[in-house]
Amino acid sequence: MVAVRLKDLKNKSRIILALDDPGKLKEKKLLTNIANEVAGVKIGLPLVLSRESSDIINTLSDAGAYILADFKLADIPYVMIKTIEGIMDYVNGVISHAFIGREAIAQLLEFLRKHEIELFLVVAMTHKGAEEFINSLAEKFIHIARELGVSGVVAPATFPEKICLARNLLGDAIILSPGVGAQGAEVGSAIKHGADFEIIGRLITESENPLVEVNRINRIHLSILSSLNSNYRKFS
Ligand code: BMP
Repeated sequence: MVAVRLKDLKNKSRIILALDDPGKLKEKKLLTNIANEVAGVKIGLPLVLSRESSDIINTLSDAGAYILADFKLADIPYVMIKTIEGIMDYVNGVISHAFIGREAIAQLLEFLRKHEIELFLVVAMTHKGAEEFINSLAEKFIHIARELGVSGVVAPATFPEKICLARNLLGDAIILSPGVGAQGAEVGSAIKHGADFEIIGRLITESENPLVEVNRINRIHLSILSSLNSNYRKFS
């Protein structure tokens, strides 16, 4: 498989489609059309354990989609690597938790680099309970991400201050941000706070016309990006 980096897909779209329950997107042509309009597709356990999983993954691979495997890995390196070995023929990127610590992440990263697969670390989460434990350690996780030079991090649109923190500490590493749409944050809000991509699931998969919805979101992102660029030019 040719190595693809998510950062090289920023001109295509700023949407990472979360395909937890594909709904209408089980239809091959629709899924192919949508794969052509988003930067990447995130798949996780709900999809991989479903009956349609292999058809959907084949469609995505045939469409040349960037496939991000989100099993939120959080285990000993041996088990994380075994898990990836089962899917590495078709994935371009992998998400793991950061709380497993530097040493385990470094071992996972070494394996992924050999296979030209990108690694993204969860540094904070979107749901309310995230404030109880994980989000209070976000800064430490971001430092680990920077130190190890992973491709990027996952930071929540529902707690945008975590996106700002990650952007300030990470320079130009990629920030992926879930929480837009079904979880309450507005489309484009994460990008305004410094994220590169918005991870969006149900807003698209449960919409009346998912392709129209993807195009609508792409247009919102474009208009935000062009106003951010013109503001930037004003001050530079
Ligand atoms: P939705 O847009 O339907 O809420 O989906 C959000 C997606 O982002 C889900 O696939 C979920 O696993 C992921 N996600 C999240 O919602 N919060 C996080 O903190 C981290 C995630 O990866």
